[in-house]
Amino acid sequence: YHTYEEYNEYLRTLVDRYPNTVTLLQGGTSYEGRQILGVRVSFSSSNLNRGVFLESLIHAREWITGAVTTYVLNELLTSTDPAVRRIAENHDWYVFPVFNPDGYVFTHTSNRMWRKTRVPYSGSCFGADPNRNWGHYWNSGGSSALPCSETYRGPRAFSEPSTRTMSEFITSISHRLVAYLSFHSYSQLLLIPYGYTAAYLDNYNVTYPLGLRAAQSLASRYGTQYTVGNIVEAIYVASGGSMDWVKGTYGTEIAYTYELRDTGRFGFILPAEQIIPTAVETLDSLVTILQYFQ
Ligand code: 0X9
Ligand code: ZN
Repeated sequence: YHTYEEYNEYLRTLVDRYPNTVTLLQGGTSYEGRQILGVRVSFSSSNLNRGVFLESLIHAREWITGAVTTYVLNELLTSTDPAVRRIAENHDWYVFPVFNPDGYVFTHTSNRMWRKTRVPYSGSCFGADPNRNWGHYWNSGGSSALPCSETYRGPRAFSEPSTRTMSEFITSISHRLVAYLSFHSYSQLLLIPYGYTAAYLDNYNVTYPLGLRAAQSLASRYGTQYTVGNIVEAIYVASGGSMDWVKGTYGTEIAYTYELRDTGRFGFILPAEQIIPTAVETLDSLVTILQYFQ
């Protein structure tokens, strides 16, 4: 598993290696002043392909998520598999491996199980939950008012510099996005919005069967079983999530949240031997999801 600096270093090398295809983007800045870096991968000279956004490590301890999105990024650039080439070249990709850099650095230096941001709050507690802090039905269930809670929603929507600045960046490209994929761990779930209400979206009859097919492709690799469902039905009410905000504000056609491996044996501390298999099976599912646009 790589550090924050190594992720940034890797993104920079991609720009050197693929100057016509990869553009470095600073999507935002964290409370402690760290850059939230990402890349755009575009094989079209006009950058007018339909955009796909990959978000990971919004929860700091979910280390597998950044490894998976970075693996996918590398495959988009280097794979010779025709199905991967097709999704790579038919879309413009926005990949941001480390959404919560302060928290992620903290999991390396101080507390491997840190989840939240590192903004100081009252009661000597730190951090709001960056997946309860976004402004679509913020504070509408499944978040806490207490700064010491793991699901503290923050004093107001977008109180956290990382979520506020990333939301501004997403707004700037929102007219191009057709898919927003948010990566969490663990539980092996493929989740459909919203987190604040049990009501189905009007394209649920598209996204549920598509999600089932994606889970089938994922399982066909190594047998890893995923459950597909609406967030509230599959897990719990959780308002203020990033995907809810993107979907609710911009109507982005395809939006899923992954909960990657495993189902609890190792939980957040997924052994490194499982990184590549998790990434490979996840890419299989992405190929299936993006066939929707073919
Ligand atoms: O609770 C969460 O934020 C996610 N689960 S986790 O165990 N990784 O913390 C689920 C997020 C569901 N998505 C939205 N509520 N939008
Ligand atoms: Zn999470």
